[in-house]
Amino acid sequence: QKDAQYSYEHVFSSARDKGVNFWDLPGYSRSVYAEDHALLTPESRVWAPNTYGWHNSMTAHLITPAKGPHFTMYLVQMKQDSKASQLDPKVERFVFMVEGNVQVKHDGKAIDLAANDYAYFPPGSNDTLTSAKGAGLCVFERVYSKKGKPAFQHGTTDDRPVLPVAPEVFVLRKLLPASDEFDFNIHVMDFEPGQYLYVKEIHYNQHGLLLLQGQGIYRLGNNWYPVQAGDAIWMPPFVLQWYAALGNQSSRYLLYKDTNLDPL
Ligand code: UGY
Ligand code: MN
Repeated sequence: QKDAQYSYEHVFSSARDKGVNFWDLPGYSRSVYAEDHALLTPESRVWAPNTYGWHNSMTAHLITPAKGPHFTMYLVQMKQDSKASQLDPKVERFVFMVEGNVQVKHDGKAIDLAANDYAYFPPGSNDTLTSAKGAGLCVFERVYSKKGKPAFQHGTTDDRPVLPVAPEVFVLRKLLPASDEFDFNIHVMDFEPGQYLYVKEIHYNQHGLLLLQGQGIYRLGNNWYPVQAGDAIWMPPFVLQWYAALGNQSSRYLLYKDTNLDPL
């Protein structure tokens, strides 16, 4: 599958313009924040200006340690001439490009990122991230929990190898190396309409998910949620999770998963 097949137009500008949701109905939201999972839909996002670490940008935090997770997941709308500030030296940051353009300066080298590209900044990174014309990003951060020295990474989703998943049928790419110094990975998972997870998963790992394209049903515990592009999900350890892709477009989601850690 090629990235060109995917368009993420519903992530930041919702389906509102197409008249296919209940966005404007007073008091109505599909969002749910339960003890053991959350569904976060676009009408519940609260945008804050210039939050910690971002200049001339708006951020909407979807998942933070306030509810138990060990990571943050948030959306950033970078405006013209915006930038990310220096990372706390204990924190690692992963940036996935949903739309627009940014420039990363790594070791004096300029790297341009556009939709489907990503960058990983290890703890202690001095690299900069700026946007001249604006961009929409999905960001994951956590306090680095290992003793290793993970290196800066960047690339484009489509260039990552497709990994074996049988008996599953989705297309899986991992955006970070599977090596031991990384304490999380970001998976990109593609499903054709009608495809679904074979394993009704229960595991110790934590997830933050952003549905980039498509529609389907997400099962979380004993709840079955209709979901569409732009929706985000928090899955803490051991919540039962299952997805079926529906509709007439393939589904693609971005998934944070902690990895390479002794669960004990
Ligand atoms: O790798 C995973 O845990 C992934 N298959 N989970 C998910 O899609 N909810
Ligand atoms: Mn899982």
